[in-house]
Amino acid sequence: MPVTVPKFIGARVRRKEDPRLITGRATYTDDIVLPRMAYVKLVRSTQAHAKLTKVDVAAAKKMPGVIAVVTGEDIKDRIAPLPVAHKIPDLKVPAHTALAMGEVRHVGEAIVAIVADTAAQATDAAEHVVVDYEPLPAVTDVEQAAAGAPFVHADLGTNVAFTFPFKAGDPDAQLAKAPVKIRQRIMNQRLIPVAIEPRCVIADYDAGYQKLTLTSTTQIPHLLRLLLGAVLSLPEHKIRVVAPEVGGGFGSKLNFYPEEPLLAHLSQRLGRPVKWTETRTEGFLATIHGRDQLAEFEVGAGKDGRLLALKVKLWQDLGAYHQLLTPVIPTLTVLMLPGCYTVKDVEVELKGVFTDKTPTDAYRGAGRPEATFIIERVMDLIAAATGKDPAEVRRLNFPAANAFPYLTATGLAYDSGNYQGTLDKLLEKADYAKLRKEQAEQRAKGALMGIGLSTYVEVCGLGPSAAMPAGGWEACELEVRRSGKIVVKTGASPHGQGEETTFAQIVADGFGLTPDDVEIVHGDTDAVAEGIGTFGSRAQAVGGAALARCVETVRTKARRIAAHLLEASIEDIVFEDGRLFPTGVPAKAKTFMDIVNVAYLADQLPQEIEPGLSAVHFFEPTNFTFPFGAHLAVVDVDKDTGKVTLRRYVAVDDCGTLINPMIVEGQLHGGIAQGVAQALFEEAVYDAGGQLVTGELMDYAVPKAAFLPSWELDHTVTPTPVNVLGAKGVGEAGTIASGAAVMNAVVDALQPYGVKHMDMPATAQKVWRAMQGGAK
Ligand code: MCN
Repeated sequence: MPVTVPKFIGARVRRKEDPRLITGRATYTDDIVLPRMAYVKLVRSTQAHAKLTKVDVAAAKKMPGVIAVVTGEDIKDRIAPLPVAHKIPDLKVPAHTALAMGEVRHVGEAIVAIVADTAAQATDAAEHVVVDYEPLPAVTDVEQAAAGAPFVHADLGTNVAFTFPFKAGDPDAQLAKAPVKIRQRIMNQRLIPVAIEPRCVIADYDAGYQKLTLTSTTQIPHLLRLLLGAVLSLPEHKIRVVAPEVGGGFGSKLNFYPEEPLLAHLSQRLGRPVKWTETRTEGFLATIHGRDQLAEFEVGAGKDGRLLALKVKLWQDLGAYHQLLTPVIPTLTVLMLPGCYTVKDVEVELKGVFTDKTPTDAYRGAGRPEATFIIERVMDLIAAATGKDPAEVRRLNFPAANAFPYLTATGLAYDSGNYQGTLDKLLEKADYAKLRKEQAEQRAKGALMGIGLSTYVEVCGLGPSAAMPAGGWEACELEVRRSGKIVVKTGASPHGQGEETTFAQIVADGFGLTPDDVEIVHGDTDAVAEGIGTFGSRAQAVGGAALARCVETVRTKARRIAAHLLEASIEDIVFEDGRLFPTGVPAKAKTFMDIVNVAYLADQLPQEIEPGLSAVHFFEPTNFTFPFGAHLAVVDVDKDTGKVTLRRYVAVDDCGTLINPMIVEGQLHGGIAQGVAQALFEEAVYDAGGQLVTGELMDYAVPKAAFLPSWELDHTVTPTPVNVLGAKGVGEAGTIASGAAVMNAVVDALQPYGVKHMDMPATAQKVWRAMQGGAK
């Protein structure tokens, strides 16, 4: 970074966006009401798999206020099937239409769209649509689906959409000679992302300008613009996508949903703006789910605890269709399976399998919590089998701190790391030795106390374009206004992460301003020309790096102007704390405002310096970034009921340079809570017929704040060489690490019962059963 003395980078600056968010002055999509706006209600399938023998909309059409009733047949020539972004060879891609065509394949699939003058009229009319179903056999179990019929898409003749094999070294030979061999089956359960704000879409087609404005609760306005253009055959420059305030996404709004092109088409068709707002129960069925991955592994280890071979079979439940990134997510699991360990002999076989369930896709961590859960269970199973301490087994398998960049068995180059450093700091902070002593005392008294570790590394800061389906760069524009204040336009589209503050901190340091002097504009493709979006914990590492380039370019131009005014060479001009002067002569300083005035009045500028003061950059990273850390959970298990209480949670994370430690902690707070939620509470349950049993918040156990202790957080700083700021991502780190730490603690607590493994969530019932000998 070009800053000499950072004042705001690294400071706990309060979030600039929060006053409007917490005082009800922010505008979310559903707050927007347009003149002549009509409302859309979708009739969704009640069946998991069925032929549609009749879709009778006659009665609905006659209902008060109804403007239009539209079926799949009506739109089939106007909206192309939804695309999937991937680079998987031979991927089977069944047609995914915005409204079902003759057959439904999961409960919640949209069949009919009703447009009415009011939302209530649309809802009432939906009750009068008659859908006759001829039930077909549904498949909800991923192994059963992988084995053969019944098929979700009969024409494919298989439920396996792809296989993704990977092999490095000779794991069979290593296994054959390994003195310790362990097999385990792990189910990483299906989760439902529950962003506070459900999805909402408004489409407004202006027939005069032939321009579509689509307002949506999206994490990716620019990619959405691209995809809308593709499926609606509209030129991209005639599309504006706006993401106003977005109330959380956690990956579920990193997508292209049927409602987006559908509403665009309806607005075009009817010549009126239209709005659709998801209900919470609808969202449980119609917004993507996360995880749902089955693993079976076989590992070989030395008696000392060294991991020698890792063989893993994975079955990813894709649900009924590919959403935008559905098949890509489990490939991240494959890439990250070695975790932060030196194992070189690795074999993985991943199968992506269709079932009659809601599609799975990116949910906070997206493939990496699954990998971490497997490899961190492996470490504890090795520790149990060899009688070693889990911390020592991990330490033994870490690469040395001077071995970076570290090339992993799966071909990733970990940018920088010091895994011993975070583990050491964690063990000291938690007083691990004392905890183990206490555990021995508790066990002697018959109490069940467990201590669990998770030393994770994650891939984020996605990513170089070569590794991404639609570009891995990020774009930024920086404009110094005549007032001396700065407007930044970023293609990253934060939806809760706080970049309006952190990006302003970076700019403030560059020009001797305060964050309040800087406005960060995002989430509107007419205001920000290009971008990729906020996901994969990339906004800071990639978007922030594009911003740093803009800061550097504008600083250089300011120095050039100062050199001209001060009759010095540019190399000689220092730009410090908003003042520009020849080295060693601060008395001659020009202020940044002096330079801004000259840049815009332009009467003192020589011919070779253009007026104005702005920059545009596209940053293309050379690699991902790989944050890491060490987490520890302490649990107590009630012997009589199996209830698990998370007593303590201590974490030491390393995401390189911290732009704002308070925001980083905030990200870790939420992230850890989401991982703990998976470990102890949440599970999307389908019955054998394909009905979602946990279809509302009464049944799907999102934890309340009171269920969780205060986290004890700390960090180390190992900058990344991938960007000039040295910053890695942090938005998903907590979720990636915490599930494994908590489950390792639960299994550790149950050691007196001989329990070796337990799948998430560790509900009281499951734990109690395990104590009765129900699970080993
Ligand atoms: N940051 C920092 N120093 C670093 C790294 C990051 O100060 N070394 C700051 C950033 O400037 C930003 C925040 O931490 O304010 C998160 O940055 P980053 O790790 O780059 O993550 P993204 O902004 O790309 O956000 C995506 C990430 C993902 S993938 C999910 S899922 C997730 C998450 O962020 N969803 C969230 N955090 C969320 N937080 C909220 N409130 N809502 C969501 O939907």
